Amino acid sequence: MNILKKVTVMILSFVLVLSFVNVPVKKVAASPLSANGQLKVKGTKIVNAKGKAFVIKGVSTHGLSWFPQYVNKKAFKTLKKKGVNTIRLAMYTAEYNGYCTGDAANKKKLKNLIDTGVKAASELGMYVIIDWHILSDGDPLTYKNESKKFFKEIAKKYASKKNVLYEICNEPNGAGDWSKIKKYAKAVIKTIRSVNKKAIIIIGTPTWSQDVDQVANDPIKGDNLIYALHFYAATHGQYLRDKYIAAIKKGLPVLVTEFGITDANGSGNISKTEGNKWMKLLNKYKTGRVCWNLSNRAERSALIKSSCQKTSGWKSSDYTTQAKWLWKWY
Ligand code: IDC
Repeated sequence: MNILKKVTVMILSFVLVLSFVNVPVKKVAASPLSANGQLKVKGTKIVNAKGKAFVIKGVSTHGLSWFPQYVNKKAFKTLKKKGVNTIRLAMYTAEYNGYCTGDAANKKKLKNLIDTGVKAASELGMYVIIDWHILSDGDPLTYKNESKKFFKEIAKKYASKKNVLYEICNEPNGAGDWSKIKKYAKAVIKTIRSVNKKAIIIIGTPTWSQDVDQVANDPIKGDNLIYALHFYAATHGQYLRDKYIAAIKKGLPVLVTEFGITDANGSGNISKTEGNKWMKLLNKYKTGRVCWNLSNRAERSALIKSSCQKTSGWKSSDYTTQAKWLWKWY
């Protein structure tokens, strides 16, 4: 090697060493979103951008009109520290200043709350589910046109976001049998897909989102569609787990967008034993789950004690029995 080459190599090595020394090592902790990116549906479960199973560990708000104060970044951050990676924004359509029963000002208020929630979740790198919370309006077709209008606007607004999922009918019941739900779902899916090609769409199932086994015989064609299963462990035991297993065995993608360890009415008894059985089973199939509900309502499914007025930064003594059980699993 001639001298010129030697000197060049030395200088280059020196520069290389310097650049390593000088690069400030910034430690940015990975968020659920930065680590997983755009979620997809593959087989019976949700996977991340690299195709690896991603298990949603979520918390659902109570109705946005009932408890708007919990839709704030500090609250979501407090939950994130507990292992929560997803927030579900439950927007009732009929009950209590529902989106379809309230006036135009109420609609605006609810959409602003959704925006606050989506922004907060995005800044924290969390996923967020926008839930069209039908309940007393058992048949999703009741407000089909309002739903299409809402989702067209919302799915377009958030089309560039990788962390937003759309749940198009919380719990069909009464007249909401699968043929009607399917008709509704196809129409709303088409609307969402006209403005948003990738986002995961969650579809409610008959009998308060329990009959996933029935749906498994006749699912809707299309990508990134997943079906809701809801359980309240003190009421729904092995018979519902059997329906879930049957659906999974038939290849249906399932996501638990609502659950609790209380009775189905959201209060009454608590069953940790049944809750534990459910969690073990969901883990086996890598099925995501979202717990009901983020509020301090005097009911046992609330995660915050009714005596606690804080809307974020909760301490262990601020949490209810269900919440304390939940954090162990998350
Ligand atoms: C319950 C709330 C309760 C409220 C009621 C309104 O916990 O405070 O008064 O709704 O009807 C569901 C529903 C969810 C219910 C929950 C508990 O999706 O809206 O919330 N539940 O009853 N399905 C099964 C249970």
